[in-house]
Amino acid sequence: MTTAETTAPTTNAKLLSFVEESAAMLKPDGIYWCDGSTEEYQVMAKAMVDAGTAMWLNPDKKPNSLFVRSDPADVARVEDRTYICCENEADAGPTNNWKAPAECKELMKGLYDGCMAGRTLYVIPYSMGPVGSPIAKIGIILTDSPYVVANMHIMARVGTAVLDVLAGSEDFVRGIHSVGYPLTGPKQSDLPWPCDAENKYITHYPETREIWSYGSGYGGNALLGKKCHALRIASVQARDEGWMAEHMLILKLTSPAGEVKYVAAAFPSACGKTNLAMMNPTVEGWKVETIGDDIAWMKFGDDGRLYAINPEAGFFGVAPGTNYDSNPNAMESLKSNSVFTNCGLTPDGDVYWEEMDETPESCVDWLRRPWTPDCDRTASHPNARFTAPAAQCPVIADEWEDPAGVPISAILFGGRRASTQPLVIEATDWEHGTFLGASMSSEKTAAASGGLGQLRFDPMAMLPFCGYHMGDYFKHWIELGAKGGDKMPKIFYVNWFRKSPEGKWLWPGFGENSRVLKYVFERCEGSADAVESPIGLMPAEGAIDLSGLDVADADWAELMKVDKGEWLEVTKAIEEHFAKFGDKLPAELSAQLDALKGRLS
Ligand code: GTP
Ligand code: SPV
Ligand code: MN
Repeated sequence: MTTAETTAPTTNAKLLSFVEESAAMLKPDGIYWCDGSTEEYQVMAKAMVDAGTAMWLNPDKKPNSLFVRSDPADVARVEDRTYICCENEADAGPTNNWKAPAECKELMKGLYDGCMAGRTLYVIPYSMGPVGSPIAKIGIILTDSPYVVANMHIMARVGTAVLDVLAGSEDFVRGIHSVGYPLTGPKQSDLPWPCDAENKYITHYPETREIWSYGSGYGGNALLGKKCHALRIASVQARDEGWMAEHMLILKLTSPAGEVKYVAAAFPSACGKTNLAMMNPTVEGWKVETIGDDIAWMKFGDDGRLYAINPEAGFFGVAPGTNYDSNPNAMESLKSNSVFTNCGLTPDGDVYWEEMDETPESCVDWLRRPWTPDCDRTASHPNARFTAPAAQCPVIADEWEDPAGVPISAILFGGRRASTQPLVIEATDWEHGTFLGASMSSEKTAAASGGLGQLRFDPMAMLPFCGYHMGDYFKHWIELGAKGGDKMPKIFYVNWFRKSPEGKWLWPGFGENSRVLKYVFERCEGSADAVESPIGLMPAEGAIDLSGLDVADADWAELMKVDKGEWLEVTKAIEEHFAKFGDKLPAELSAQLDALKGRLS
């Protein structure tokens, strides 16, 4: 199938030559310029249904919603195939894969040559941030995947309105994406999920604001507006221009007295951002509303405070574990107009995933095999995802699209740590907070392929997403702190995932995390007490509201325990981690490490 060719709805010279030159290399059957309309969404859906990529779910269960299963070899981000291609290798730093831009482009051109044969090239103009707002950034994705077009419709603002704002400007990110499965030669007929699993490349050229992706159709590998643009490219722009592009949720917290504070939180992939961003607090009278669930762009306002916007328009959320108990607002958000990828399919044409409210007697699993609750495997892939419009979230904040952003009072860091890390600690100041973020570690999740459960350092949850040298990124944090002074947000470090020696969760998490949010709010306001510990400020006895919560005293003690011996081991690991950054490690951070060692001995 090819979608009817359309003529370019723009006279932008840079854009026209980008499309022309790329098409000469990609050799599609036709070029289609996306207008962003609902009719267009239906055309993409039909293309996917006709190709066997997708099917419509039962409209009585999930109206206007698509069910998609990927190739089993294309189910998550591929960090080992992700490259930052800046001119100097040193600028990519020790945490990124690097290739020289010219050399990498040669390699990519070899793969791209004729790779869209038999397919349509879709041109997607998109805006990260509300169209026309001064903080928004425009990008153009060229893709051969109707799945990418449909998902981009939900995740970003897409179409002709973006071209109107772009007009003749040269300021846009140029993205190319191909699934890498030309319909020529031996591959004459299409597959339900075409990809080139053995040859995936997700490559970034921060200096020329380009993204070239090949071989994968899944998530952050393919929806280039998200991680590739809004984090890897934007983090470089942010460094150059004095702002921050971060892997953070943004939430609005309202106290029973009606006072509002905004909190941002950086947790690694599949570590609880979506859940925290839209939780229903269990603490009486407190309210949480959502601004964003994955990415925050933060800039100084005229008043010297940091203001955050959510550049996205949808949620690309982890499906397994999502239910009316853990995250009712996500369940409400995905009731219609959504895309479900790698979930189970129930006999009545609805989706199923692990820990959903009701378990069906049978279903078809994400690998198209019959599944029953007693069979020894999961119905959904652990990184199965829903794509849902943010506007459908019942607790989306009124100001979620405010171009001015929202002033951030607190930043939370946190990861998945079965041991060592207490429920919550607080930094004594911005530099200490930067140290907490820089030395953050977490057990690997299914959001990226490989190494599940492995503990690794993931500074500020940006390890896979920082588009330049991580040492320079730390320096950027330190410099912004010096600029913002006492107007900078307070910094906390949380851990919802601590376990008992027997392996049971010590903290109920989800809505109960509101108890920690309340404490954070009260610390910002100055009405809750904290006490010093070697690793940071800890809540004073009674400062966290545990009323009505069934946590045994022994479990609470374990949850808050700071074991000096364990922490001395941690300092050795941090020392090794910091050593990777060589002379790019800001002196402030080595001083923080020395001070921590001093407090522990
Ligand atoms: P990305 O979209 O990959 O960036 O992930 P995320 O940070 O938004 O993670 P998400 O909120 O989707 O949570 C991922 C997994 O962690 C889900 O399976 C959740 O059920 C689980 N989870 C989230 N919050 C909690 C919590 O407070 N406690 C526990 N035990 N699990 C949680
Ligand atoms: C993540 O892995 O942090 C995600 C999912 O949010 S993806 O868009 O695939 O990167
Ligand atoms: Mn994420």
